[in-house]
Amino acid sequence: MPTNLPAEALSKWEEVQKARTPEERLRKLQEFYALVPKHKGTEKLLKQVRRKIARLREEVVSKRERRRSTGFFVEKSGDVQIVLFGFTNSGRSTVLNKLTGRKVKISPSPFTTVNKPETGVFTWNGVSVQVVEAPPVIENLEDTLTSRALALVRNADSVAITLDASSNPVSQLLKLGDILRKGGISLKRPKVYVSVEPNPSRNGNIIRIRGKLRGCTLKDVERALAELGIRNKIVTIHGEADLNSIEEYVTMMLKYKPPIIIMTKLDTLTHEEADSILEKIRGVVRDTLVIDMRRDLNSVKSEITEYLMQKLELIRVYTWGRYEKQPANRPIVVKKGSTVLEIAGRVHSSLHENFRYALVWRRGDLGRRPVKVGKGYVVEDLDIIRIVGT
Ligand SMILES: Nc1nc2c(ncn2[C@@H]2O[C@H](COP(=O)(O)OP(=O)(O)OP(=O)(O)O)[C@@H](O)[C@H]2O)c(=O)[nH]1
Ligand SMILES: [Mg+2]
Repeated sequence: MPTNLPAEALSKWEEVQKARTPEERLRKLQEFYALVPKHKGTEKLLKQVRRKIARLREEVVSKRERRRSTGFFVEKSGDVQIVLFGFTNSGRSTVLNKLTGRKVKISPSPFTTVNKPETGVFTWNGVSVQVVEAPPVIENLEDTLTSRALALVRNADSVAITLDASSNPVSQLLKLGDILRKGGISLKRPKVYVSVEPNPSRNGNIIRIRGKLRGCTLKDVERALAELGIRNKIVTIHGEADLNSIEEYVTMMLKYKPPIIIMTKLDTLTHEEADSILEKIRGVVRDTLVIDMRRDLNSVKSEITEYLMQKLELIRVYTWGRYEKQPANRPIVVKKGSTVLEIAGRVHSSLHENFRYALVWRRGDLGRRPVKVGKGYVVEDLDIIRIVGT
């Protein structure tokens, strides 16, 4: 039982005790965690709370998984999934159709896409991007459509905020940012963040350090993740991270999703108005891709794909089977830092098990002799790889 805590935290603790559903308990517990001062004296308590959060979340997630069959969940297909998130009539269906060639219903009357999320896929330079149209957002967090839209974003790699340029897009952007934040989605990259994805080889956790570990070893991280119930995942740790900040990011609700801003209906404005609006929006979201839907589609697709590859730290590698005349046409898209052994696992589990060595043509240069490498070799964008098994 917590003692010596600020009044706010104590009263939140009472709310935790009173919570009736696991979802509510989880949310209250996360709020409680945020209210506890972080110092030596509270370290033990915080650690216990994190474990509790992890257990509760497992319970909530398995319940959600059972609910998936009811439709408001889009299984990821393709290399990257983005969700079109915006108010009704902002042009989400129009963008989906343009990008993916789908023929989803478009209408000037509001609330057209509400019954189920519409989806489509486009491919650019071998990378396939799945586009999901979320139901429209309503400025009330308790609203079902909004919470469904938020759930879709939480499950995606990136959020594509769709703004109608003809009706105060800056205010739309601020409101949507606020709704996303309250829904547990951060558009700004935190100092430390951790991405957790399924490990297709299912051989335990693979941990990658993209920044630096402070005051802890890889072994400590492995142990902590196991205690938090993380299994068979690829865990990538970004930033200068100590054990607390890693555990905190994994347990807390706020998750980072790199945003894209999509501007529709700029064609209904004069060129001067459109330019001034684009400039204002860029001023609000620095370092974020702003898409002008008046531009030609290939530039739009290329900009989106390149941006996602960079923000999500993805690279493309081409495999070349021993008995094939040439390398595969389509790349395998993996996180930066992946090893040839992980690539082997993606191709086939037997290649993973029987791995002997790999030949790598760096950056796709077939003019040079390939290098012979072992399983821990880290691949780079555009590498061509032949895996040799026993
Ligand atoms: N001029 C112009 N009209 C657009 C643009 N994008 C969308 N529209 C129009 O805006 C209206 C709404 O477009 P939709 O694509 O249906 O919008 P939505 O966000 O999917 O709307 P709901 O699913 O109903 O919430 C339609 O009449 C579209 O033709 C655009 O870039 N320029
Ligand atoms: Mg629609």
